[in-house]
Amino acid sequence: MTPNLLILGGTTEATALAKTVADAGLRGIVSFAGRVDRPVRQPLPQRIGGFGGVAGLMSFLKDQSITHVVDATHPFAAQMSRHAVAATKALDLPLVALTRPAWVPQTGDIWHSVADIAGAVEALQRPAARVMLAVGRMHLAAFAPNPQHFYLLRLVDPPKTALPLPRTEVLVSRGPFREAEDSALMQHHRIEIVVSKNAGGTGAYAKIAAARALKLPVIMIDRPALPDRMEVATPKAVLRWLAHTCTDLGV
Ligand code: 3Y8
Ligand code: NAP
Repeated sequence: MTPNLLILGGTTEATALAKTVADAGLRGIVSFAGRVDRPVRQPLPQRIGGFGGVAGLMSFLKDQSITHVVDATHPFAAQMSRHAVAATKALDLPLVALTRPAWVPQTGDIWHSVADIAGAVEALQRPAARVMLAVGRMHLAAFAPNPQHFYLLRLVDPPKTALPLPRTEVLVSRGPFREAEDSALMQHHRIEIVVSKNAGGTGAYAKIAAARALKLPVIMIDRPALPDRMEVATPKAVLRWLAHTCTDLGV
């Protein structure tokens, strides 16, 4: 049985893994939730849209004769990660997560760590300020209780509905981002506070490094708890895991 991977994608690391898998001549499919209009092109076949919960994912794994699952989703995509653990356990399929370590504060960082989005909203209960809210689109409504601030919003696609915040400037831009550009952006908009998820990796770090250089405070949102599963940090480690599990499977 030759390996046939399902890569749960949507991150820089998932795209790098898809290239490694394609270059190795292995079979695989990259999956996106369909959150944005045009996900970045992948060097493997791709599918877009939810599976329909754990049951839907199990049907997909069986119908497509998937032999291995790699969860390379963003650390905040906790529900997808939980479903991947449940479905692969039920079908006794090998699963590995391709993850990136959380960012840790460097000298000069002014971080106010909060547990979740609600914690970030609470931290913004203060007099009007100029806030760079770079947490995407899906949780903007949570920030409605603090309309007093000016918000610089960075979105992957132009908003399709009215924004839940009265004082905003929208920047339509997809990462990965660069420190110099984020620094210029923050100075141009006279940003006083940055709100960020602790995404880890390099694609979203530009604003953190820029905030440090500009001596701006960052409200840093900690990652949600993720289920126990095997984790590796690089695409090469995924290939080593694949080789190891294939010998286990006697193929
Ligand atoms: C659809 C698929 C690649 C992957 C690129 C990474 C880096 C650039 C930085 C800021 C932070 C944010 C957001 C962000 C980054 C990478 C990576 C990363 C943060 C794409 C992509 C999909 C998504 C979904 C999107 C969310 C949003 C989050 C924007 C592709 C471009 C804020 C997370 O409009 C929406 O509905 C957007 C939704 C989930 C979080 C949110 O709550 O809004 N990502 N981002 C995936 C799918 O459909 O399955 O086109 O590549 C992927 C990337 N976004 O291969 O180059 O690896 O993290 N994505 C955060 O970290 O806070 C932007 O602006 O500084
Ligand atoms: P989530 O809350 O963990 O998942 C919600 C539902 O979306 C899942 O139950 C599943 O629907 C569907 N889904 C999520 N990821 C999917 C994938 N890769 N392929 C197919 N269906 C998927 O996920 P999320 O936080 O909305 O993230 C969605 C996607 O954006 C993921 O691919 C993630 O890697 C990417 N992303 C997210 C963030 C972020 O900040 N959350 C940042 C960068 C990239 P069903 O139950 O119907 O199967």
